[in-house]
Amino acid sequence: MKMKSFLNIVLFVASFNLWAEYGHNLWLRARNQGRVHVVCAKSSTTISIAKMELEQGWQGKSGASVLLKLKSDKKIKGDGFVISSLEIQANTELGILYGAYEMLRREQTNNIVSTEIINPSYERRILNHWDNLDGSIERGYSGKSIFWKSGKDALVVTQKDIAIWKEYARANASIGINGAVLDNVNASPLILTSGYLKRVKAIADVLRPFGVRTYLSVKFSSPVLIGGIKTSDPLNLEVIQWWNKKVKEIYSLVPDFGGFLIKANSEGQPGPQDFGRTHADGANMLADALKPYDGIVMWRAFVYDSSDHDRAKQAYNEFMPLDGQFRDNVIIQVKNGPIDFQPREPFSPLFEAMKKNSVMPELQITQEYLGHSVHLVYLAPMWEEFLKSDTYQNGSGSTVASCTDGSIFPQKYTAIAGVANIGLDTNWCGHQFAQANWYAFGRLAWNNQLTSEQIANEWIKLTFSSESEQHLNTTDWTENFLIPVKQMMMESHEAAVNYMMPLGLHHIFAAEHHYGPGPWWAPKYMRKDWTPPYYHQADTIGVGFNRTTIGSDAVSEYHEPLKSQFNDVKSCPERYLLWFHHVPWDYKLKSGNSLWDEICLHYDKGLQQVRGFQKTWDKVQQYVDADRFVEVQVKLRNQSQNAQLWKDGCLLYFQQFSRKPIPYNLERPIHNLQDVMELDFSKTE
Ligand code: GCV
Repeated sequence: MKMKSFLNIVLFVASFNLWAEYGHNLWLRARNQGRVHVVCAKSSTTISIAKMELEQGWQGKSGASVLLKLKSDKKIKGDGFVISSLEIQANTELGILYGAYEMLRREQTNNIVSTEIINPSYERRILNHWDNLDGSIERGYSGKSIFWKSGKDALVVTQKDIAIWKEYARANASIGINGAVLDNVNASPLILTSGYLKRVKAIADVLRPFGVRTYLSVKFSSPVLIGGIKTSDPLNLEVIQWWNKKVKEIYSLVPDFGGFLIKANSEGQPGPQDFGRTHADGANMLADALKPYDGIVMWRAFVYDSSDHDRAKQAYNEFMPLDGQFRDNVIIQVKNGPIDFQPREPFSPLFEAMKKNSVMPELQITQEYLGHSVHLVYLAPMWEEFLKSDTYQNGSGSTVASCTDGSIFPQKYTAIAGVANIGLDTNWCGHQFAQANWYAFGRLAWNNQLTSEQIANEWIKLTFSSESEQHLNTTDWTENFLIPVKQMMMESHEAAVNYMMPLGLHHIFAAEHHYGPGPWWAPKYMRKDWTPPYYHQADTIGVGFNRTTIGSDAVSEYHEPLKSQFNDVKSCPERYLLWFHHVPWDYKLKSGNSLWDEICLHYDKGLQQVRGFQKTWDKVQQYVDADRFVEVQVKLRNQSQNAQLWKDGCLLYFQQFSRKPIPYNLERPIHNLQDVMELDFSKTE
């Protein structure tokens, strides 16, 4: 290896400690406790990173010798590896790197290293950045983009840029993420112009040794907007040639370019339907251009328009008939639920319905609908619930995980995406605990069978290790820090569902910012499916969206026995009740309570849970450094206030329809409905 790149790596690893206790070091805080001798017959930048990581983070027996062995083995798939206490074997250099991180993770979390083959669940494990070229981030709550900036130096690559891209790539590699879409799905055509492509090349060069491939979101109308062609019709020869040429140019700069992500004919974005063509026509044209280079197209199924009676049905209606018509290097990227990253949704029926073309899940790591960077909400339990949902695609046990990772139907490519929550904030994610969501996405993308609890356990040990080095392993630290903090994390998603949208309520957010409550928001000029009353349908009889066979019939998009189960109010799981049914206020639930009382109990419980988190956190002060402790403490106070607004706003608003008292054993609202509504309007004007 050249001396210069060796020194770069040394400086890069040494620089981590400068950020000390502000959370910048993420889950990569451990420092070596003893010497280790790492041997590998091959040398390359990636292998040097693996060696350096083992040397810097070694926690095993001092003086040990670790062998990194590149040797082909059919049992090892893709980026996988075989690990044993002092050896890592892989087919590829990246497999060695992932094995090194696994070895360190196991040492640092006291998980004995036994000989094991570890293969990834998905071949492509990708972060989608909704970063705009001016440096702002759509639904980003942690500062500006790490990739893009505005101003006259927007395209100048600085040492600071390179340093942050390296740290970013390292963090991703440590949890197995191997792809990054660098720009927003609401794409600017400028990304495909030569100045921006040069910057893409610079980023790709930094990410490559860490195994992170670069992808781009592109605008379908680019041939017109930057190519000077009169149309973007995917069947037009000039358009096809334009894309072919553009793809060739990209690969000449970035030889391992991953491919395109496209949002087409959705929320005002252009697409093939503008020319009377189908999604398949559009996707295939791009897929053909990428095919010679092993590139893929991730075509999003997030589509809906205002004319449809039920937005939850539209992606299925548009894509299901096209199953089998996409090229094999197209993957349909489907949000976990049928609407839009709500605090809780049933899985999208497309995961079961598409059998001939590959489908990849899109999760949202950034907390657009889950309290931004203010609320402590650990998302892995929600993702676990989703991945383990049984679709019945191929009989019982056909979980979403197995429908998408190739275990049911053979797929040329398998992939999973998460919308990133990363920005230039010192702690990367805005909230110290939001780092756990980045971590959890990577770990689940690597192994979709992990439990959210296992992941929380790992993350806490790795993230709070340095100040607790002397405590880690002690009963005191486990009982008084690890267990209560883990319990708080594990409860946090259900708490948010309780104080925001319990029992299947959905999309009753304040307009635009999607932070606080807004079930009342319905200006006359606004299209109906962008207003909360469209979703909650409250009236004096009851509340909830009727998606049964006598309603919008969305239930029929699910495989039996789910269709019948969701269709019957008695068998519908209560967590989805108001998603599928319009239920009378007096209807008795399994608890024996009326629907109205149960709604009140859930809102109140959510608020009480957050109050409980405050107590938990205050009690662990002695185990956390002062900066991170205070930061989280203040955020929990804000979360508590916001949960109170949710409870008061929603209960007082729905009470106008239910005309029933809030159960007398519950704490009374402390806000007036008018004030909560005015607060919402003042933020959205
Ligand atoms: C990138 C939701 C969000 C939009 C986002 C869109 C999408 O509607 O509010 O900000 O746009 O989803 O996923 O395309």
